[in-house]
Amino acid sequence: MPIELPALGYAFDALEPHISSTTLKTHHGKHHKAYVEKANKLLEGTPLAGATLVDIVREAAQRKASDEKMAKLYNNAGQAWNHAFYWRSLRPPGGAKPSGAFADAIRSAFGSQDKLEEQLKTAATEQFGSGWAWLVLDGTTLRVVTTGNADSPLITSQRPLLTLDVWEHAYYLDYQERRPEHLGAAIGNLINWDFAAQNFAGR
Ligand code: MN3
Repeated sequence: MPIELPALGYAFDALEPHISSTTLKTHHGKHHKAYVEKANKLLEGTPLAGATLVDIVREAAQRKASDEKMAKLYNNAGQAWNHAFYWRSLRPPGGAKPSGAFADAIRSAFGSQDKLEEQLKTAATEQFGSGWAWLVLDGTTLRVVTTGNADSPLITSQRPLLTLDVWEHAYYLDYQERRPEHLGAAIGNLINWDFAAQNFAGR
């Protein structure tokens, strides 16, 4: 089965005023769609066609150093997975912050929810060039990490809980070069902490 472009779980204008519907339509309908289409094209006629997206990313990661087509597949399949995960990491403003065991783990790793949000913002702001900022479960500890370009924790032993896209296309239409302003708005208002908590619990 080819890789699919998943529908957003909310309306294109649901993240306003923090992320505009123009940005979401372009980001989902053009950027994410293009990664999905290119990955499917590269998969045609290969033994990986029909594998799950996660397996495609992991397999291509192992073969990309010696195979140019696998390098292209890795980048496009990686971006297809990263974006699907990113849409689920966001939700309309007004949702709940973490509670229960997840909130306890956050306090134990970062000191407080505010400190986690600060650390996410700093890491995402300081990621040089295009990439992603992640909250991951590393063994039994929560950690904030960043990756460049199409990379993700999928190729590590860390379990991704949520991600933020820091490619310019994620914010340039709304904030131009002001990445920290975009991140402050997104982290403060749009993170789907329920999704992160489900991932934390391994569900
Ligand atoms: Mn993007």
